[in-house]
Amino acid sequence: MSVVGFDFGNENCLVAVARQRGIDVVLNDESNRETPAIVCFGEKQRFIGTAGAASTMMNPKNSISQIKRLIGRQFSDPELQRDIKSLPFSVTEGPDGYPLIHASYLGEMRAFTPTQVMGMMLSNLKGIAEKNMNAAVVDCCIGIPVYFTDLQRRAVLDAAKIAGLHPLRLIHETTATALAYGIYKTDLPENEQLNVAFIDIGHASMQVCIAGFKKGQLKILSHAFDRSLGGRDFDEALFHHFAAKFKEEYKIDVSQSAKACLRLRAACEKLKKVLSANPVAPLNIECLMDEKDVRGVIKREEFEEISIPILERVKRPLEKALSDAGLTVEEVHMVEVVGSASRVPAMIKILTDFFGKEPRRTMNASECVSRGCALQCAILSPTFKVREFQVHESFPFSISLAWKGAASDALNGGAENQQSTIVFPQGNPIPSVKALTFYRSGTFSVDVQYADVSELQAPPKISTYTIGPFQSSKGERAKLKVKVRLNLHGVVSVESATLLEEEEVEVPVSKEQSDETTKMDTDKAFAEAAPASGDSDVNMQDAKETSDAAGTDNGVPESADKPVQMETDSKAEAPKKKVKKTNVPLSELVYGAMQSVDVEKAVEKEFEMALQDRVMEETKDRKNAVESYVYDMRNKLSDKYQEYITDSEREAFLAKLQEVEDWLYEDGEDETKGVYVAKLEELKKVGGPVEELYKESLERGSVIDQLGYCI
Ligand code: ATP
Ligand code: K
Ligand code: MG
Repeated sequence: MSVVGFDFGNENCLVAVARQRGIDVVLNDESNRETPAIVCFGEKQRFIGTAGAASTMMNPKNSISQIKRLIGRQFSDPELQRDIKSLPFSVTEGPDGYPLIHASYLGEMRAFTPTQVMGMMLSNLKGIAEKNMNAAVVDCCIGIPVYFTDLQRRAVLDAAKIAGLHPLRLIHETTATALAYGIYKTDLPENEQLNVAFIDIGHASMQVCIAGFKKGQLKILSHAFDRSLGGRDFDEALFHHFAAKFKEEYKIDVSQSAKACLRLRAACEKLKKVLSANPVAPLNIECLMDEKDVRGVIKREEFEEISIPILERVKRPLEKALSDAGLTVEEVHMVEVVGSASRVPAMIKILTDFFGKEPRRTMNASECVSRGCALQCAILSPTFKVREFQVHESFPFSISLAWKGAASDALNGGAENQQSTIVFPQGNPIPSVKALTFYRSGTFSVDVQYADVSELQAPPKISTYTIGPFQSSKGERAKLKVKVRLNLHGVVSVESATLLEEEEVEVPVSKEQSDETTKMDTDKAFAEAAPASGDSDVNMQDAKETSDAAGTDNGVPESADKPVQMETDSKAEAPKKKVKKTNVPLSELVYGAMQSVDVEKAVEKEFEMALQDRVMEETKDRKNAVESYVYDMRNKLSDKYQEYITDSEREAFLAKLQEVEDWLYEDGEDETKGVYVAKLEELKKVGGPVEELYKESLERGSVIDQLGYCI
């Protein structure tokens, strides 16, 4: 079983693995800890991660980045519309209203969903982990922004599935950071609570969480965020600044050239980083456009001035986090900043002013999310022993259930008799299960929706569940218990519906019965404690569930077609009533989510593409092998192999090598793996015997040496 954590960033991804001695962030093929979140589609294969980033400048239209911004969002989402304006690749609206990404792959235009592209990235990250651990990786934890909607969370789960991963948990990035911070802290107080604010400023967004720590546990007190405030906004401000400048000074309009835009943006990002450590920074780009070289320079103060609109927005999430946590700034004992965009000095200034204390950088700003994810995975994994540490997570949104009133109410309320109740209020612990009791005479449906979409920019409706058919034996309105689950990933679903039929049973009054009566009363109390607003057909209670902590649940409702169960309501020997429980069928419709058949198809497609990549990599490998054989043999023939081959044979072999080299650059440039393998064999047939002779002589030589030494 693998214990792996993935930080899937807008810009950079990190992979951390748990080993007996601790958590390690692992290196990718290029020996980097950070892997760019880029998939570049090519004529023959895909280039993912670092290789993808290297291809971006050459092939911008087919280099897909910022996948995290696109996933699980409607095409009409204004934020998505703004985002795609600065992307060099084509994004259009798909028939379902969600974005489609277009790229030329294997010589033809292909469309991919953001979920598919994320699957490609995750599959690459999985490969990095596998190479490092030398074992298959399936179980993992993946970090997600706290502001991810239900649909976005489901999309990440689908992407993971496409990549062949099984996330034990999607964990909020800031919570992962808090976990990575707290679990190693040996001085946590037993009784009082240590309150720490974590601020993550990433490439595209800012997240804040305030966590309360005690010995052996952390409790998330609040989450806040700005979904569109991150490092790239500074790049953008610099970009506009210099684009305007160059228009004036050099009479070039970079907006007219995708390549020039890309190059100027990249240069601005570099410039921003230089400004984090220096008071002034230059910007020089050769041949940016119209064969013109451009030069510029900017001071940090000037940079901060053009960044005011960005910096002004930093305070709002801080204020919200504080007020939702119910704390004053004095009660926040420490402030920790992470995320690479937190290196901008003006950011730190604002944080310092706000909290009245200097933020710290206890953790590695780029690695902490992946480390926290690996830790969470280790905690959830049965194969790993981790120091006892509990994570009490808090859900960032309010989720309500909505339904139409029962038929009899409809007489009064008519068709608009729409009712709703909040099932999981903002701040609800994750995971959690609630049970609602409905009184209904026939099939009905309930909607799961956001109680407040003002901060979300998502359609309010998440899903609709149709519950039924069922038959009440008494012919009147039946009592149904509907269970709603907020699972470990923060995904909400209606999990089951049960028809409850009470059957009176005559029983003698006995001592054991007093307990039982209490229980019935509780039940009754619920039935009577219906909300006053006319929806007396529904009650809600926390479901006492042991499976809550199981952790591996992915929130898929269990199949509802179990046989009818007979169950008594209690373990008491003489029950007064029996309750017959029958599972009621349930059908689920999640708006915008991938159908499971489509996920299966995507898994197959990914498999094909990965195979193609592998074949191409192997082909390149075999081609390189031919090339290096040519060079190596040529050198050796005029050096150590010289005496083991006749002059005429050497001349012929050298000519043959030259011929193969020419072939590699001409007809043989683009051959299949088998052709290169055969070509190498052909050369080895000539070179092999020479090599043998040489080796034999070496062995003879070494025997003589040894003898000489003995004497
Ligand atoms: P997100 O958290 O939004 O998903 P991410 O995790 O990929 O994105 P990070 O890797 O934390 O983001 O941060 C990347 C951002 O940090 C980029 O915008 C990058 O330009 C910026 N950045 C990196 N180093 C510096 C620096 N020295 N000074 C200023 N900004 C920097
Ligand atoms: K990251
Ligand atoms: Mg990040």
